[in-house]
Amino acid sequence: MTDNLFQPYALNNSLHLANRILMAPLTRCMSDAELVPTQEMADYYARRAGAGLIISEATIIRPDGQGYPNTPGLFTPAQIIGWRKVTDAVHNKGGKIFAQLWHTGRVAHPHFFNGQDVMAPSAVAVEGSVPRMRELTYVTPKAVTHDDIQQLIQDYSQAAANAIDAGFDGVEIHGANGYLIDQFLHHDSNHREDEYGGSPENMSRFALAVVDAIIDRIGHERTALRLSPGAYFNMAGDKRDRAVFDYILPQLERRHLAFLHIGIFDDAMEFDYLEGRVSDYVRKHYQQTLVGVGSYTPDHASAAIANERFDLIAIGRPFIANPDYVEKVRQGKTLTPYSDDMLSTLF
Ligand code: FNR
Ligand code: 8K6
Repeated sequence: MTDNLFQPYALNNSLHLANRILMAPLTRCMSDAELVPTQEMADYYARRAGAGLIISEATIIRPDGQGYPNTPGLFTPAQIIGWRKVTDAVHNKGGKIFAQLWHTGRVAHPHFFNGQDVMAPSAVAVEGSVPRMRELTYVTPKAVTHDDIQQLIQDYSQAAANAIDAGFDGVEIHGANGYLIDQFLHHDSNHREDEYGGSPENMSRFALAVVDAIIDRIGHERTALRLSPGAYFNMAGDKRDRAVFDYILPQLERRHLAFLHIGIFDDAMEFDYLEGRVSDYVRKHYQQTLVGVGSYTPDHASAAIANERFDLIAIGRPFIANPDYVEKVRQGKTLTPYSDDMLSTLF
């Protein structure tokens, strides 16, 4: 029984979702050379408009946020026009769509932006190289100055305003998966000794400043955030990180976001310093709308929602394999299994 997945859900007074299934943000590396979304991308998203809400693939807020080839942007007029095609196509099919706003921080590669500096909280490199471009090894970033931080906050809020111009229903700030905002929230990547590092309050300051700047620009009803309290990607965990998330979650509750979304690939993973699963940890500290994710089947998602472990489910890889995921689940049809080969085309 998965009936509860098909209940409507009000995120707030202005945003009503037709069901509780979100399409998770999924990087596809298919925008054109100017990082403009294409007609194929508009068609791809429109085929998935049955989701209660689509969250777009991560979209860079400025050139030095780029860490992978052909990831779309939201900082040029052409990119805004390209996204407008996508949002119109989704809306014409009765769907809703948020833009995921991204800066990869130390996971950026200067190959994509003329060799300029890579920006991060501290000059601590991430190990490894760019997926599918293994010749590009990650470099030691520049620790951002206070001026850099002010500019980044401004660029996030401008990208949020651009998202609204492009017709998005709101934005999800990408604060997860080891990228820039997450880099401030973990000790592995944040070694600062100024007001952006050292204590939970200081380590949360950049994330909250971005959230507040975007809320000022587009309103709390249209602002959401993704966080990864459990470090699992581009990041090493540290038991001191727990205090940072203990601090930021109640701070976020005061902001009345559209929702908070967990960033994880498999929600069965347990973290010692969180005393279990990330979703259970967040639920204890955050009472408002929570989006679960991470290797869920429809049955498991339905049970988790029934048990109030979270309110909405985001589905990633199965949505790549099944554009009609929502209809198939509703009708009890068999789902096509996901495989990595599917990433080479926008089916
Ligand atoms: C992802 N994920 C991801 N997360 C994110 O916040 N922004 C992104 O752009 C991407 N891109 C992305 C690409 C691909 C190919 C995969 C497989 C995953 C993570 C994704 O949103 C989700 O959290 C995970 O895929 C776990 O959910 P599923 O796939 O188990 O339902
Ligand atoms: C050209 C490559 C595009 C990369 C997109 C970035 C999104 C990340 C998806 C890669 C999957 C990595 C899985 C890591 C999970 C760790 C679980 C312990």
